[in-house]
Amino acid sequence: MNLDLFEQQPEAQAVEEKPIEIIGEQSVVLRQFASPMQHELIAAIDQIVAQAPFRQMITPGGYVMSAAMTNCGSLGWITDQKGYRYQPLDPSTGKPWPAMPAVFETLAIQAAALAGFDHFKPDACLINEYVVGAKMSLHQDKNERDMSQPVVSVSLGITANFLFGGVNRQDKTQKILLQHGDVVVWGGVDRLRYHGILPLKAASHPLLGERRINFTFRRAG
Ligand code: MD3
Ligand code: FE
Repeated sequence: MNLDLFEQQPEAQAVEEKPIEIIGEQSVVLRQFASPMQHELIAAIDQIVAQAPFRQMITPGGYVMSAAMTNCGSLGWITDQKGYRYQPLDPSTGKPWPAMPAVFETLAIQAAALAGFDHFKPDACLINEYVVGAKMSLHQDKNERDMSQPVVSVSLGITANFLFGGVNRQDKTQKILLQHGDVVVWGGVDRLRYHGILPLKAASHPLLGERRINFTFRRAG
């Protein structure tokens, strides 16, 4: 057997290890983890939005959310005057949400596994679109059935300041810059921590213009 086999492949791709940033006991940032598939992700989003357009939803308190939203997967998150919930049909079209593209699911499962969450099988993907000035106030995500399942988030487009707080609203927050291609995984003891997005500053991204798109994978049902 030729033991030099592995040294004789100059064209072989070097395995590049990216550092994992720890932001909580069970939360990590995987910088640029989504960059290799950025074009496939954007094409998939375009297809989803053609079937289930972005829309600004209304909170139970009667406010129009500044981020526009849509979903893919078997369940989608919605809010209206009646409350927050997941449902299988898009209220704007009366049809099921578009299927979750394979490139989405694979990315979410791989990111979750890297963060220590094996067997993650998302059934919901909420897609948020922010224009300059749009924000998301500090909140908890607690409409999902099984809080032992993580949330995986992917950021594309212009940069945002993410606020990461504690399990009580008044706990101090840390500010984390999320850039195009960054993936974050939250789970375990961090799953119910308050979080939000500061108003987006004016900027332009070569692929998405003056917008940020964030999509989050969840096990909702
Ligand atoms: C931490 N979205 O859709 S992603 C949301 O950038 C949401 O659009 C923000 O908050 C955005 O609910 C932030 C980061 C995020 C998402 C879910 C979490 C952080 C989380 C759930 C638990 C803890
Ligand atoms: Fe959230």
